[in-house]
Amino acid sequence: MKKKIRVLIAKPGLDGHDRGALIISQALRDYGMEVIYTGLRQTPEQIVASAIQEDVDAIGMSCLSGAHNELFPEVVNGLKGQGAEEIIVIGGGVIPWEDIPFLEKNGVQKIFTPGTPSIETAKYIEKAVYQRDGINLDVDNEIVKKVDHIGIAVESLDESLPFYLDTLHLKLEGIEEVKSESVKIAFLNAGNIRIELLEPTNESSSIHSFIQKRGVGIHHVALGVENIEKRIQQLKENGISMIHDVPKPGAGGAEIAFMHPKSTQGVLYELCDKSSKERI
Ligand code: B12
Repeated sequence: MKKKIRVLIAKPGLDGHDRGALIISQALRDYGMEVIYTGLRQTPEQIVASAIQEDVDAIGMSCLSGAHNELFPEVVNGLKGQGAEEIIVIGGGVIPWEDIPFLEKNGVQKIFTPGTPSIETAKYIEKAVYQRDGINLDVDNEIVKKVDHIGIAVESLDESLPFYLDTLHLKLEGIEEVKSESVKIAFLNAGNIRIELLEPTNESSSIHSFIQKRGVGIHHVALGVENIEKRIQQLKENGISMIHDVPKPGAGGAEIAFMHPKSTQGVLYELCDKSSKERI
């Protein structure tokens, strides 16, 4: 049976911005967690005391006043002082990016900023609590395992390969033609990731159109994933528009799908799943 996770949503500080705290409280309840909301204007001492009294798994603090760098670590230290450091502490609100490393170094496990889908906060807490308790639950939300390769559009493999092989001394792993995409690909081993040189074999190739519009150069970044159908689904649920809703065969026996650059800050990202091949 799944453990019922208990979370204290706390609103430290003197400001009255409670919408984020209320929204997160409701989202965690909808996900099936027990949520206790402290209400506004709680001191770090009050938050620590409530967390221990309510025997919660995690504290989620919401702060939009700018006082997060003082208030969040005070709660972490208060928990330590009471021997309750197993309680997971996370935070959210209007928190500048540059403050996040400081907070994470000071015991706040994760910060969620405006725009984070609430479901992601729930999944994060669930995973953190189960990991802490050593419970092996299949909470398989991780999308990117690694950068698998970088795709580079070239006019001609013959002209480009000497630079990669003779000047950069990369190792050529193989050359493959993917007829369905009208492209010829050279795979180069560059340590932990690969470089793929993509040469169009005719004018119907999307690589040909890319070179016409933008010239030769970086075409896409491929993210290594497992369980590609599930990743596509996850991304779509988070508002990402996919060029391919269903995976298609790619080079080297991989299953691939591209995300639309309009929803990925202008970068063409490929999901690349080689796990079924590796299992054979
Ligand atoms: C709405 C608002 C108000 C409303 C608050 C209504 C209410 N009951 O909440 C009112 C009009 C009352 C208000 C007043 C003030 N405000 Co105001 N307000 C905002 C505004 C425009 C939006 C905040 C909001 O509700 N967003 C929607 C919610 C849902 O988003 P959120 O809280 O960020 O939550 C999301 C994430 O951050 C995260 N999250 C949040 N908390 C948590 C917690 C956990 C555990 C997790 C996992 C995730 C999480 O998940 C949520 C969903 O994605 C922001 C600007 C902004 N763009 O954020 C300014 C802002 C917060 N306000 C600001 C200020 C200065 C004030 C005033 C001091 C202005 C004044 N001089 O009077 C007063 C203070 C009044 C008081 N008594 O506290 C500043 C704060 C500056 C700072 N941090 O240094 C901001 C940033 C505006 C700005 N750019 O200057 N405000």
